[in-house]
Amino acid sequence: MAKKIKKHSGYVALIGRTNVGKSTFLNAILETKVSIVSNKPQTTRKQILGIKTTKYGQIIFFDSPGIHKPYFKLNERMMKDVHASLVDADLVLYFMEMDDQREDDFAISLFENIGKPIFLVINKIDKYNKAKVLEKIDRFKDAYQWNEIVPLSALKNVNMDLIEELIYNYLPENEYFYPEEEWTLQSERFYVSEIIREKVLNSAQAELPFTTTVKVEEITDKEKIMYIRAEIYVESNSQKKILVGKHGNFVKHVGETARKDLEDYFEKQVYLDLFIKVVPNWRNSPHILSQLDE
Ligand SMILES: Nc1nc2c(ncn2[C@@H]2O[C@H](COP(=O)(O)OP(=O)(O)OP(=O)(O)O)[C@@H](O)[C@H]2O)c(=O)[nH]1
Ligand SMILES: [Mg+2]
Repeated sequence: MAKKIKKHSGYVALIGRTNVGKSTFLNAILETKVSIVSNKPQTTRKQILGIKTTKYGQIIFFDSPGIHKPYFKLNERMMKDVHASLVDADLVLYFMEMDDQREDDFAISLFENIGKPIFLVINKIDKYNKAKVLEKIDRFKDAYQWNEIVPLSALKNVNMDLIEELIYNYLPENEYFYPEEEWTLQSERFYVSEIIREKVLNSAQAELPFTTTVKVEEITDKEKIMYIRAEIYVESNSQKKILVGKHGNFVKHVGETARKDLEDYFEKQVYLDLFIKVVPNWRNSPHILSQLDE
C-alpha cells in the first residue's frame, strides 16, 4: 500500500523593501498572476493572499507592501499590513535583491525577536555572476540568524523548486486550510482595479505612481461584453494633464493594455471606460482609503 504523505500547511509572509521582487515571486510560485508587478516603487499597497496547494500541503503566502517609512495615511496602512503579515505567518521570507547595495538594519529590526523561522531570499541572481552572488550572501549571512539562505531568480525561475521544498520543511503538519481550487481571496473589483493600476504604473514616469490610484465604479456583465467603468485618481490638475497625455494618448494606452489582461481574466470581450479624477490628498483620507480596499 502506498504510504500516505503527511501534509504540511501554513502561512508564509513575503517581506522586504520595495522592488525586490516579492510579487514577482508570488506569481512565479503560483504560476498565475495574483499580485501586480512594476518597476516603480511601492507597487503592492496592501496584503494580498496567494494559495499554493500540492499533495504535500498548502502554502498560503502573504504578499506585502515594501518596507518603508510612512508619511501618509496610505503608507501607515501599508506598514500595518507588513506587520500583520509578520504576526500571522508561520514562516517569514525576507527578500533582498542583488542590485541593492544598502545595509538592511531598519528592515531587519522589524522582525528581531519575532521567534519564527526566517529565510533570507536573495532575488534577481540572473543579473549577476556566481561570485557576486556569493559575495552578497557572505555580506548578509550574519545580519540575522537566518534559518536558510536562498539565492534565486523569480523572473527566470531559478531555485523556485528548491525554496518550495524548504518552505514545506518549516510548516507545521496541517491539512489544507482553503479549498484546493482557491488561489487567492481578492474581490473581483479589487483585482480589476489592480490590473488597471499596474498599467498606469508601467506607463507613468517617476513621481506619478505614488499619487495615483484606481477605483472601479462598475462591472456589469452584458452577456456579450463585460462593461467596466473605473476612475483613475490623481492629486492635482497638473497630474491629470500628464495622465491624459497628448490627445488622450496616455489613458488610451493604459486602457488598451489593461483591456487585454481583463479579457483574459473574464474570458470575454471587455469594454473599459476610464475617467481621470482629481482628488486632492486622497492618500490621507481614511474614507477614500477604506473604499479602495474593498
Ligand atoms: N532581473 C530580475 N528582475 C526581477 C526579478 N524579480 C522581480 N524583478 C523585477 O523587479 C521589479 C519589481 O518587482 P515586484 O515584484 O513588483 O517587486 P515587489 O517587491 O513586489 O515591490 P513592492 O510591491 O513595491 O514592494 C519588476 O520590474 C520585476 O520585473 C528577478 O528575479 N530578476
Ligand atoms: Mg509587490
